[in-house]
Amino acid sequence: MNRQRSKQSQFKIVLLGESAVGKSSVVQRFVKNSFDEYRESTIGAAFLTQSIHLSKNDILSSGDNDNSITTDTIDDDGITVKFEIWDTAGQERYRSLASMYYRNANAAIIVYDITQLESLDKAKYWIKELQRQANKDTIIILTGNKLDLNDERKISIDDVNEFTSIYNLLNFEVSAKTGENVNQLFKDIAIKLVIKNLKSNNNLNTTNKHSNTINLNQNTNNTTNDQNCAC
Ligand SMILES: Nc1nc2c(ncn2[C@@H]2O[C@H](COP(=O)(O)OP(=O)(O)OP(=O)(O)O)[C@@H](O)[C@H]2O)c(=O)[nH]1
Ligand SMILES: [Mg+2]
Repeated sequence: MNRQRSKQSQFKIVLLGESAVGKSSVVQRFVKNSFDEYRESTIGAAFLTQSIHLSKNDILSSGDNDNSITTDTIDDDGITVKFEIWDTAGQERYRSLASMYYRNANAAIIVYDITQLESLDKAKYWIKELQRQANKDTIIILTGNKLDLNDERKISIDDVNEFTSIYNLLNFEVSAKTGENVNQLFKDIAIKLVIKNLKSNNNLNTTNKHSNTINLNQNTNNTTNDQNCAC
């Protein structure tokens, strides 16, 4: 039996950021491939799911694979990743609810609007809060939205790079309106999470071999624990 050759993984993602930066629009583009010029502000939070398929090559050729993931580790058909997405409300009055959604998240997409300087300050606030309060394994991705408004840009990529390199974060720019980079953002997150999962399963198996014990708690599918679900 090869424990690593799981065909499906499930991960929880949360989106955080100031109101009107386009969190719901990014999710809508990813889940429904559509965009609304006039969207209602989110109340509380919205929950959506979407699956994407990763080929074997997507995983093996990723820069995140340090050769510890080999061709035998992954099923020939690749891996289907199901995302459970919590799109939080950016309005100030909902701020205290956020921890319910980022708790136990596998990845957090912190969104700012490249045309709104203050939205980067709010993004930095969320990053600091996550680093203090969230699970240490949560991957944080700082994402500038509204790339279609490049001519009105107030935040340069250099400003952001300086910040992301200090905190060692991933960094993306997307447009929910045109769809530019949106699928790539979620695909990169999926690859990172799958590789992280496969590596940690590898480590568990190696440890088990050495200790001659069986870890009954090992979770090869990384399914989220319903008891910990914020829903
Ligand atoms: N030009 C442009 N407008 C966008 C883009 N993404 C979102 N918008 C617009 O920005 C406004 C706010 O978008 P939302 O997706 O509702 O923002 P939000 O971050 O979810 O806001 P809250 O729910 O209040 O936290 C809407 O009018 C969108 O049409 C984009 O990529 N480009
Ligand atoms: Mg919203």
